[in-house]
Amino acid sequence: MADKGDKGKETPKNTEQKNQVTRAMPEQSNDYRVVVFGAGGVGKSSLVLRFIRGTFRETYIPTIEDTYRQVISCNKNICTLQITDTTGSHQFPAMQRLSITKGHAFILVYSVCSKQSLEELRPIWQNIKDLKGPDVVNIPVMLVGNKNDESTELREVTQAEGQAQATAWGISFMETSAKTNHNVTELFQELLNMEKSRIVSLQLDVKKHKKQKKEKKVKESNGAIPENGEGAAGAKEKCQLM
Ligand SMILES: Nc1nc2c(ncn2[C@@H]2O[C@H](COP(=O)(O)OP(=O)(O)OP(=O)(O)O)[C@@H](O)[C@H]2O)c(=O)[nH]1
Ligand SMILES: [Mg+2]
Repeated sequence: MADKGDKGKETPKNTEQKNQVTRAMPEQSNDYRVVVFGAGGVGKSSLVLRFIRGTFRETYIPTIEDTYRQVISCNKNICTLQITDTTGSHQFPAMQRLSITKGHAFILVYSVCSKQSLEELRPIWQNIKDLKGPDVVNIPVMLVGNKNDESTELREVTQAEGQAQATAWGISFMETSAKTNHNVTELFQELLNMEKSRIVSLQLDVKKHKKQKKEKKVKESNGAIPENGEGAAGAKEKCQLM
């Protein structure tokens, strides 16, 4: 579900005092906001569309900025995974700062066929570190080498080089292909698994989810507390795609 009208609601007030590190930390809310950054044409939109809709298109349509929402269930609560697909070309610095400030997790995408696209992530990673301050170590960030389906002749960045860059930055790493659907769900799942302040994870176990739904129905028909009541599972919440 693309929600292109959402951007107007954001106000840049929080970025004005960017020297105060605490200001850059987003509030805890029912939304879990993931921001996808990377140079033009590396496959940001393709990864998001593959994940949200299961589709892939060969034609290249540059993005201005799109926000997608996916309803996920967090055991006893429904929450929203909000994915911001940013532009790869000439993003306004204020827009980038706002996305970073509001983001709970980040995906930094380059194309394995372009060393330049990996280099272009450097200033973005620096901005994330500057705005998040020391708390950046607790924020899920994944470096992603996309287009790993491409032939070895076209490759400019080896898997080892990508991994080495991620290690140097202290973040996680994965190679993906939006085209062949390699590691796409795993990317989002891993990212949520890395969240430390609230324990969220994507579970794509449809059978289990159906079983939970069935059990809920039985409980409710027995007069038990509905699912949005206080849970017995304790602090750990597992989230799952609905
Ligand atoms: N071979 C291959 N091509 C891909 C892959 N992902 C994307 N592409 C192609 O790369 C081109 C750019 O993809 P987009 O997803 O639009 O790139 P983007 O990063 O969103 O670009 P901007 O919106 O301009 O920043 C398109 O022609 C896609 O078909 C992939 O995994 N493998
Ligand atoms: Mg795009």
